[in-house]
Amino acid sequence: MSHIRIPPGLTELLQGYTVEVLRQQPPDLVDFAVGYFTRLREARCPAEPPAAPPDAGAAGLQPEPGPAADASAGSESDDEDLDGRRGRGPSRGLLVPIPKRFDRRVSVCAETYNPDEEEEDTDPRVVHPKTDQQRCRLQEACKDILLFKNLDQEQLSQVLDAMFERTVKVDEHVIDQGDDGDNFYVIERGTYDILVTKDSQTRCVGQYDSHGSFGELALMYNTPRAATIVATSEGSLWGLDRLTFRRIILKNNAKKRKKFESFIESLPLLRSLEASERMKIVDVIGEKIYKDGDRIITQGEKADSFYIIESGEVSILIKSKTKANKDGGNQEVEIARCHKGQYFGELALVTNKPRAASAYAVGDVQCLVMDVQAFERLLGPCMDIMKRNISHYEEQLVKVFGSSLDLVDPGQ
Ligand code: 1OR
Ligand code: 1OR
Repeated sequence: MSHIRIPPGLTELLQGYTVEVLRQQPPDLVDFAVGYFTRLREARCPAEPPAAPPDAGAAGLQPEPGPAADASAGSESDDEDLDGRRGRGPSRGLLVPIPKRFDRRVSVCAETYNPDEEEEDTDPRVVHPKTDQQRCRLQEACKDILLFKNLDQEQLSQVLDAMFERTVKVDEHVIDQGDDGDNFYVIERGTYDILVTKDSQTRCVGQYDSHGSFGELALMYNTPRAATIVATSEGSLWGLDRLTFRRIILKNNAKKRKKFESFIESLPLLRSLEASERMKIVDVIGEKIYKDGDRIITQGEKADSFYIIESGEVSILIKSKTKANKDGGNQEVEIARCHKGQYFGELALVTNKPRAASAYAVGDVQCLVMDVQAFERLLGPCMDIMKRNISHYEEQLVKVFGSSLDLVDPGQ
């Protein structure tokens, strides 16, 4: 029986075509195919011969010069590719040309993007084809990523299309401080140390544990990497290339700045910050929406976010063992209400302890949410105000319960 060999790149080529068909729903598939594949050929690197050699792989479809051509875009594991390229995960995938705009090419080094310009989006899209299973895992990993919260459906789908999987081994450096930024990363699993070297001294300033994201700063501000990120377990990440990140996230950040600027300017907590520092907060916050009765924070849980109320009301409840509460501490008692412009969820981040109370939405609530790393990085100058308020909690508590309080153990 003769053996049928599938030429390298065929699967990715057809998947790329299929994705575009599904996205654009053209009336005539053959006409669309002619246009699609013609554009693909035209978008190819001019130096490349017209017909890719039999073993050229999917890289033959990738017109952009870049740090890492991913010949197996969408494969389950990128281990082999990564071993030789620390901190340089595959970043290109298939560049799918967009109709009417196929004659323009961008370089991965292009840094002229101005998010304020409302120009037509003319850049080729990066698409890393994925299996259904990969797509499910990716969606799960991205569902709480704050930087993605304000994207519209189309932007989010372009981001997810462009993301690629990267597995890492213990001690692998995903990012090295001082390097140029290549990718933004979302954590699917694994633990990672954040190391910062200053005056020849390296300190571990934080960790990521199984969720969150990193690597946005160098891409947002065109700065060298501000920290080193090292895997402390085996792990899996989803990368997003610099160009797609800047094209979509930066554009969206410009909108966020317009939308939240006056609200952020009005917050008493942030008054001690420079205007530019307040805008950096806007760049990394995400907006979350809650319905009446939703639990936003759970007492006793590990903390990873800080909240500012944009609209609505939040009730803070505590389970306590006090003389006034003799049932073993299982009943929740309201201890505070927070309103528009107020913040909550700072206590556990400041004290590095589990959440001291639970927080529930009262009616519809919108919050601006910041992750713990951004909280520590950006809210240092506001720490005095927060600590002063924290010192009032114990006083208030005595008033509320008429005695001092043992917080219920985490998990109880
Ligand atoms: P990046 O592109 O600069 C390193 O690459 C990434 O580490 C950075 O983006 C952030 O996503 C992430 N200071 C700077 N970068 C940090 C920090 C951080 N934490 C995480 N990253 N600080 C630690 C706060 C817990 C401040 C240290 C002084
Ligand atoms: P967190 O990270 O511990 C629960 O998550 C949040 O509720 C907490 O941060 C505060 O932001 C908020 N005591 C403790 N936490 C309070 C209190 C409070 N009020 C609001 N939070 N007390 C109420 C004082 C009016 C004292 C009673 C314990």
